[in-house]
Amino acid sequence: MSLLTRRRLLRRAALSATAARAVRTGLAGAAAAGTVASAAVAGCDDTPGPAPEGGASSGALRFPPDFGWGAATSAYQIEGAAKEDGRGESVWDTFSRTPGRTRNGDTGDVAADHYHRYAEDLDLMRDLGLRSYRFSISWSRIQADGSGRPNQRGLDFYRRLVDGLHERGIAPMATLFHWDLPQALQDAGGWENRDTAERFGAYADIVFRALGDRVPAWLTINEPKTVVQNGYLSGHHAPGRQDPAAAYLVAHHLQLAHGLAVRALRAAGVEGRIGPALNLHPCYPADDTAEAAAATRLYDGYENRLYLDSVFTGAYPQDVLADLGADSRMVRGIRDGDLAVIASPVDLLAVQYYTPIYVTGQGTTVRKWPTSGAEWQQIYPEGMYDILTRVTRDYGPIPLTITENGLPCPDTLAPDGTVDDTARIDFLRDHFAAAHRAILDGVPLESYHVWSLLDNFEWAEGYDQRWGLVYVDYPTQRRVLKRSAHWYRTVIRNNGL
Ligand code: GCO
Repeated sequence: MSLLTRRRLLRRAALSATAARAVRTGLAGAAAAGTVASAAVAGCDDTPGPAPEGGASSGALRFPPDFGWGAATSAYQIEGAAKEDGRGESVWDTFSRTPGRTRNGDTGDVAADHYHRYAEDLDLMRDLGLRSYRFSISWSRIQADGSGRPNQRGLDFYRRLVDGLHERGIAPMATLFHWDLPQALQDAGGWENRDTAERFGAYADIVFRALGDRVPAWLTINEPKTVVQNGYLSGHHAPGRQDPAAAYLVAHHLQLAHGLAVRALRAAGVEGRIGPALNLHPCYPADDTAEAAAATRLYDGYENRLYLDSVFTGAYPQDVLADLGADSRMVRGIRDGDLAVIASPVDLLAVQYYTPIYVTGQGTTVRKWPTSGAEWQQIYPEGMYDILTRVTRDYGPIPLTITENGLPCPDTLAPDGTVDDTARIDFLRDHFAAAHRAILDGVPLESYHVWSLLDNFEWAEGYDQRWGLVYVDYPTQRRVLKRSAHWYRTVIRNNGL
């Protein structure tokens, strides 16, 4: 268990008071031990890049025909309308309303008010030329308490949304769970309780039967690893626990829930494709010692193989299981047949790439690259290439979609009504180019969803970090296309850079 207690890379850790507490209690050892090789924050500087329109139209990098240029959001981060139309409470309502949990005490009560402004947002997507839109469905809008009869008004909202996407020629990609577990299920044990996975399968069945005729692509659980690491190790995400033993039992139940949803789709006879949405981190040794190589291997197990091997090979990685120990709650919680459920054949894999990880021989992490406005994010486009090619090499030619990639910038609305986020353009250009190179090298990448369509509620960071292509002026809820949005429209129109 030694590495288990010191190896954590805790995303967003250094920026959150709760995480700072975790660092003090030793749970965030990796984050605490991280050293900054370069102090520059290059991702969000104001250095002007090439003119965006010109930069996008050189025609140098063409993507495959019908490439799914898109953008992504999630329910709690944009919808607001927290108490409307029969929506129940989720763990994020509880967490964000608890003093001290989020920056400035921000909550998703109003967020980007997308629940009321979805038609305007759909028009924005059409204006950008998006071909695909990835969003998530709020479980507690569909089942206020996480079980029982569905709430028709909740289903109707998503029906209007997907119909509106089709009317505008945009393919919907729906995530079933993006962290907003109904509070009633949390009260019954949350993801520590195996029954939550069964509840998730039942919820998925409701959604498939209601929307399955209109949604061609489904994602099951968004970033199970983040629930594990941020929700149950550092505690700076809902439900705010710091319990390593519980964390990996949660990892197992989240994956079981994934598999049950895949089976529910097939059982419902719905045509759509389905797969997991995993945030993958390419892990590199921080130096060329044998110790760093070994530590990196195990780190990779916790960051990547724990969630990939299970789905694609039907087995958890042995080194991770050994590190957890046979008496761990996770290992004891695995029942006969679970891995077969988790490994139910999927149609696609959604990859979310933000940052690489560099691991020392002691199992701590160091930074090698400049960070963005999010302290945990090192800007390294090559990592995108590495993770995409690695997944294809190790798990076969499964169709891939990038469902998140982006960065936060200190965007401001200028008096002339523009938002000049040149750094976002530079970032996306470099990452698009890395993805393009992966495609040339045989990676079956079908689509790319920038995180995010809109500025939104960035979890523990509240509204402090702006990740959108579209600026949201929260007091008025006015939307303003940032310079990057105009640039992205040209990329889409040209199908490349
Ligand atoms: C995640 C989530 C998003 C975040 C984004 C930026 O990957 O953490 O899916 O909800 O907002 O990643 O941190």
